[in-house]
Amino acid sequence: GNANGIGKQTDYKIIGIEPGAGIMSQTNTAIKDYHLDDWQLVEGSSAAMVAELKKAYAAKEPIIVTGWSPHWKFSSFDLKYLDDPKGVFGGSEDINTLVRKGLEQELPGAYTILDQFFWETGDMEDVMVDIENGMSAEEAAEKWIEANPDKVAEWTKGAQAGNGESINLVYVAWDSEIASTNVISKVLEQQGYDVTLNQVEVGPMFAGIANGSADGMVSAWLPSTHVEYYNTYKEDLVDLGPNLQGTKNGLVVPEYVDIDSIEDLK
Ligand code: PBE
Repeated sequence: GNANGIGKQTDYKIIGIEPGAGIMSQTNTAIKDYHLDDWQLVEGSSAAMVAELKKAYAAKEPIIVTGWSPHWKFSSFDLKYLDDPKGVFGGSEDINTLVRKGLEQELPGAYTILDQFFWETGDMEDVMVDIENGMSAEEAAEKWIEANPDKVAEWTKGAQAGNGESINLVYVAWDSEIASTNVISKVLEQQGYDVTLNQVEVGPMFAGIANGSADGMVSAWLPSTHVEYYNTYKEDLVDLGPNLQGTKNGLVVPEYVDIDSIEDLK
């Protein structure tokens, strides 16, 4: 039947991303819970996953990837999430801002801006689409800021301006987080802070905030995706709550792939 078809056609491979990503452990759980014994989750990177998706899509070949929203790929390609009746990928989630202990006392203005940072899926996608279309992340962030002065004014409201103080933000090279981190970084710069961005792996991102070597991050997908990292470090960081609501994770295929549910992979 179908199942045999899609498995054979894709060599029983699900194209994954960086090994530490929450969506990778969710996919491994899905392989167990749905008894997808023949299937293999391929580790790689977000960029490599997108390259595979582009290639398969251009050739109209079947492919299964680990996918998430917000992401520009849904505006560039006709894609669908496979149904997840067991709920392995969690439901709709938030992305939270986390900062190190002591930041509020040491850099109250920057803390206030990070605390007030909040936007919508469509905002993040605007930035992601510009980057995908060839703009640098910095340019795309500046463009979004110029086009959205009211939102930026809400984030900076009541925040003491900086005077060249250094602040460093950590992030992982997921397209969604490249967008958000660059936007908040530019806002902090425009408010007088000297911002450094450090691209790291997901474990070190959380550990950096907890041990104080990093000041802040805007990339914690909760309550499911990063639950293990969050539980490990939550006593040693300050959780400023959501900066975006309504994310989604799952297994994603092009519309032309003739299956609808993770159960169809069996
Ligand atoms: N993601 C994007 C990340 C969080 C942000 C879904 C790829 C993850 O799986 O950890």
